[in-house]
Amino acid sequence: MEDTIAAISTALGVGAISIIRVSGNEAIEIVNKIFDHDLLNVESHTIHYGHIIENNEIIDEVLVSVMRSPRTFTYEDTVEINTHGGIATTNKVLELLILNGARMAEPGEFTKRAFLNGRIDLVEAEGIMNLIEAKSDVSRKLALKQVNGVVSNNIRNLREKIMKLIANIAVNIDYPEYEDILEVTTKEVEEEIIYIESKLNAILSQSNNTSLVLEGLKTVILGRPNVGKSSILNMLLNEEKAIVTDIAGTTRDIVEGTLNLNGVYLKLLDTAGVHEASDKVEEIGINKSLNLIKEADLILLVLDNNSELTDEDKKLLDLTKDKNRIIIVNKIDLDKKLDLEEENVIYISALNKTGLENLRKKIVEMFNLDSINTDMNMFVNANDIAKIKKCLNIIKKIKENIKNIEIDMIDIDLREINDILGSIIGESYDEEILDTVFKNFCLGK
Ligand SMILES: Nc1nc2c(ncn2[C@@H]2O[C@H](COP(=O)(O)OP(=O)(O)OP(=O)(O)O)[C@@H](O)[C@H]2O)c(=O)[nH]1
Ligand SMILES: [Mg+2]
Repeated sequence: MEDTIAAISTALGVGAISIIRVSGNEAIEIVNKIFDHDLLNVESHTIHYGHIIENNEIIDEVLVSVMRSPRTFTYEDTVEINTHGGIATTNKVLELLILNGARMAEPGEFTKRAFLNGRIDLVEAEGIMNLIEAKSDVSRKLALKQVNGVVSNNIRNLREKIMKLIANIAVNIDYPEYEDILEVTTKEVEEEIIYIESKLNAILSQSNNTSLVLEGLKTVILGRPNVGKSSILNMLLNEEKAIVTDIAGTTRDIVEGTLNLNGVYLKLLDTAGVHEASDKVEEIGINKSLNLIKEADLILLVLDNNSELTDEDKKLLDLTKDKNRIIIVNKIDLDKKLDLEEENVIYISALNKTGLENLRKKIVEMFNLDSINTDMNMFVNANDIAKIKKCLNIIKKIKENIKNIEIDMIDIDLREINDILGSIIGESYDEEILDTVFKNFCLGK
């Protein structure tokens, strides 16, 4: 990493100050070229008042922080320039830095350097991104935990156990003649394996919840026209967000709202009623509704209590049967004409605002939202969840065969588990994985 990188670390726009961050071997030298005071001989971790200068012209009055390696986020020499906010000034200073030898940083490159220089591990790096993107208080706390290495430490502890086991087995295989070496019995191995399995299962069960917490629960309100989808959205949001009329086909495009349920953020999507479209605009809207079925974490399928089940209803019931789904029978203030044999049904009247509590309870119950406990939670991304599942499969295989196979066969499996867990925290990694992790970062982080 020879080159020195620079980027604007604050959000671009009008604000009181912007921070431009510069990191690399030449960070101090480059900033020194455009600053009107000497920075080459200042002490580390000091702040300096002065001006950014181009051809004797003052560009801005700034504060410059100089932080020398290794006590910095990237472990490299780092300079931060606090300029006056505003796009023109900030861009001008960045431009001068680049003219003087810095390179524009890629998204996430500062964090990537922190990782490559050994300051943080991969889980912590992802935690930083999650922290930036946290939308609710629960997700903020969880991300902070990730940044602080709680998740990594748990995985590291498990790896230590596995490595001990591998070492013990190796000694047994290599020195069978030494009597004073404790023989590793199948029973001991089995006990350890069961322990590791239970820990991985615990990580897994908590991870499923928490990835929902982080990303929010994509909740699609679906149904044929006029059943009251938009009324339900408005009721949940306690706001007249979507237009409600008695005309079928009122909602033509997706209407979005967010709801905070037990600290978990629900992204609600009200959709166009699904039926045989009568014009092109409607058709596009309906296709959007149907496409959302695939992406949804939760579907609220709305039926009308005051009408018999139609073919359209049946089609939607079928399309959503394998999804996380709650069926809402709306308009219970009107006569019951609907005959339904389904589970997970909630009865409400959006008009009278009754049944709302039951709906909330049902969602909380369905996703275990009340058991989300930031004190004990782990979380890993979908890719990591898949890796943990893979480890659990290997463990299952070991448990099935342990009585019938030689102990050195287990050794191979244990090494595989160890490698997989290592890849989660980035102790063994490849460039491709790194790129996918860091490309989601914003610029300047
Ligand atoms: N009686 C009664 N009427 C309701 C209830 N909920 C909604 N309505 C009425 O049903 C009609 C349609 O409501 P909307 O919320 O616009 O229905 P929608 O499903 O969004 O309809 P589209 O956008 O056309 O797909 C309106 O006249 C509402 O006032 C209810 O619980 N009881
Ligand atoms: Mg509507």
